[in-house]
Order: sequence, then C-alpha cells, then structure tokens
Amino acid sequence: MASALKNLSAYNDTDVPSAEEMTFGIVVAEWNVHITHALYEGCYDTLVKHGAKPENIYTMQVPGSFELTAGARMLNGQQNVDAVICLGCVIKGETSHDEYINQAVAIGLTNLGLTTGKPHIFGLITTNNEQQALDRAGGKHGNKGVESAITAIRMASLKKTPIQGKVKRAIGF
Ligand code: RBF
Repeated sequence: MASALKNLSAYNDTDVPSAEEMTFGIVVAEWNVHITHALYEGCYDTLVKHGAKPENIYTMQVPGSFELTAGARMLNGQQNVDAVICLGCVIKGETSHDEYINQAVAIGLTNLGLTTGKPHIFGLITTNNEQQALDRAGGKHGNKGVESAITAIRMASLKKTPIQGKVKRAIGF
C-alpha cells in the first residue's frame, strides 16, 4: 500500500506488546530538523506511551541521514539496547544525492540488523518535496516516527519471544 493511502500513526494499540522491559536507541538526523524533530517527538512519545522508561531511551543526534548508520553502530557499541530506530528526512533536490543517501541508509541498516541480530528500524522519510515530508511528520498521513516506534517494539518483542511450534496463529493484516 502506498503511504499516501496509509496513516502512519494509525495502529491497533491493543495489539502492541509492553515496552516496559525494553531499551531503545533513537538516532536522529539534524538535516531538515523541523521534520526530524516532529519524527523524534512522535517516536519518543509512542515508546513511552507503551511503557518504555525514559531512562531506557538513548538519543543520539547525527549531522545528516547519511550518518544514521554510523551513529547506530556507535550507539550499539555503547549501550546494549533491544532496538535502534533511525530517523531522518531526505528531500529530493536538483541532483541524485537523495538516491545515494537513501540506498546507503537502507543497505546500512539491513546490514546492522543482520550482523547485530537486533532490529534497526528505517525511520527515514524519502520524499519529492517538503510538503510530502510534512504530511508524514504529523500531517495528513500521520507520523513516521510513531510507525517506527511501534515497529521497534514489535520487533524487539519478537526477538524476546521463543518461537512456538504447532501453534496455528490467526494472521491479521
Ligand atoms: N541529509 C539529510 O538528512 N537530508 C537531506 O535532504 C540531505 N540533503 C543533502 C543534499 C546535499 C546536496 C548534500 C551534499 C548533503 C545532503 N544531506 C542531507 C546531508 C547528508 O546526509 C550528509 O550529512 C552529508 O553528505 C555529509 O556526509
């Protein structure tokens, strides 16, 4: 589903595991800070809403989205968190810089997820213009920071939960 048809802040909050015993890293980029600040607020508040303790949420600011993966790696080195959420906003400009940054972040976070065995959440807004970014940072399409927080909680919970055999689960979409 295209994000234009989805509200990024909409989720079933009865179906979210408790984050009370979880620790999180949030790495947030300073480029387009009016957008990334809104992502951060949405992300942080959602983690706390679901039980995360403020002292268990570690925040790191990095200059731009390209630095998100290096920041996540450093944060991992210092704190044994259950999940790392990377927040940034890359807006298309006159050149193809956005494609290089977006690809680097996607590949970097995939690698970090696989090598550390911990969820690394892609909270990057990749838009054609500023209005599309505002729409996804608390505007008409919700807030990608909220979506990222819920994904982090669900993935951290999956990692903590032993996989059961022989149990048929209802799959809901
Ligand atoms: N960083 C972002 O987070 N979002 C952007 O939209 C963005 N646009 C950039 C455009 C240009 C032309 C350049 C050179 C950098 C841009 N950056 C952006 C910064 C980038 O993520 C990184 O911080 C710098 O390239 C230094 O490694």
